[in-house]
Amino acid sequence: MRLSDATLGQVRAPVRTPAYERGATTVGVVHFGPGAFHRAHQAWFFDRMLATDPGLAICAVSLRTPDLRDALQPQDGLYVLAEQDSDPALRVIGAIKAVLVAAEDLDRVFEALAHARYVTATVTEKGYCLTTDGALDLAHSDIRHDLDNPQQPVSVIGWITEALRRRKIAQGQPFTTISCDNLSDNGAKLKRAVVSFAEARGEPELAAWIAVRAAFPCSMVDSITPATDDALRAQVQTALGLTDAWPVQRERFVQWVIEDQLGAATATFAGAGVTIAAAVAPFERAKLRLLNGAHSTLAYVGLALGHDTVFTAMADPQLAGFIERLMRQDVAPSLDASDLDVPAYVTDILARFRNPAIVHRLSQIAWDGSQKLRFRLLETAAEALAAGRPVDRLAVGVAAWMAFVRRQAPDIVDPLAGQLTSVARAADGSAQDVDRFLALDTVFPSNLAADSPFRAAVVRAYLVLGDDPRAILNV
Ligand code: CS2
Repeated sequence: MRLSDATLGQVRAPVRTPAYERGATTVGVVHFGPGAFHRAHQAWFFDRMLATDPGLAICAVSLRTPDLRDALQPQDGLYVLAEQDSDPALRVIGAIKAVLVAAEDLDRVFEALAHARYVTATVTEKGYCLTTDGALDLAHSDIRHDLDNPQQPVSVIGWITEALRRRKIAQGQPFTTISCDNLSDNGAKLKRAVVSFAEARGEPELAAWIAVRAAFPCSMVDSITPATDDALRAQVQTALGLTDAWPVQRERFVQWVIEDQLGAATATFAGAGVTIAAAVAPFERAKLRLLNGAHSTLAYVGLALGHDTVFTAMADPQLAGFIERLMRQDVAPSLDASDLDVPAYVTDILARFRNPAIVHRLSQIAWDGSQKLRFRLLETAAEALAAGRPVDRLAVGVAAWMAFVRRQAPDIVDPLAGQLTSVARAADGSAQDVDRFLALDTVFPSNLAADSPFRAAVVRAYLVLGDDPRAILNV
């Protein structure tokens, strides 16, 4: 039997069920990109908010693939979230009222956007279609498509712009858009992209209205969310006695910091555990550079050393020692210590990486490296160079990504897979490989690629990795 509204009553303690009347809730949030992270993170927060504000249920919109809709529609949007810890806790999340596929359901998505109070997005770094300067990439194929077909968008930028255009005409009130992706200054970048897109559409008045009226608060999101696997499906089936086609899991720790631009619902968000902050940048920088920077380095170096998960990689004392030095000696100096107790934050992150209840595959973190490096390691390296600090350890993750691409090609999960495969095909393990990678101007900002101390550090690390990967841990 399948989990659904009809069977929800059969779910027994200790599995928790929604603490509100689901039938009385209405959609107030449209979410783009309802992958596992959204369902384990923001949907859990909205589930808590629904107890005080029944108008904050979610209409989840997959931009392309029907998989999630097909899994959750027979379940009335219900699914299980497992918090994996020494004492796992399972709960049924009821916040998602509808799952739509944008490409198939244009009218229903626009209808939901016509009434939404909030639009949230987890479309990953690549979904923002930005250049390395953080501006909208007008040459991106999705953006070009949306400029030619503004009523049938495929990008989140095209969707938000057209929805705001319709709101301006119909009611003169925008919704608030919250980016929940791991990009520095995510809200500001999204707003700039949407305004640029409106301008490129030849709608200067709309662009000005969005610039002045629409809020795009920055947000920092954090919770380690391993992909769904068979072990999770079995755990859920045993606990519920019901089948859930697509449960999700995460660690117990969960954090959402949003810039103070939420309007009337601020107290509702805060009541559900969201941190409302005047400035999100300090939280965002610390998290992206320390947690995600360490994650990516751990993934590329760990895979080169034959490790499989974050837990096993952290059980390698030499690798764990390297990661800790990277965090404390190379990343921490780029953060403002007045905003945060950085040493304590590092200690907490390292403990989270060592959680034995979390099976987080390094290969999952390694995906989309071309999009992630900038926010996780390259911005930190550029600042370190400007401040005269060494970049040797920061360069290790970058070089290990290059070595990873070379080993993996052509099986690379990355929006630049084609280009990366060409670079990998020409690679011979020499310093020239590094130059070919650094020439990818959608990955490396030109000033960093041309910086000779940075290039030298990446070359050194790349050559050591090709020779004896373990020796890199002495850096
Ligand atoms: C990870 C993140 O997959 C990845 O690239 O670094 O998803 C990480 O687990 C989250 O950002 C933690 O909040």
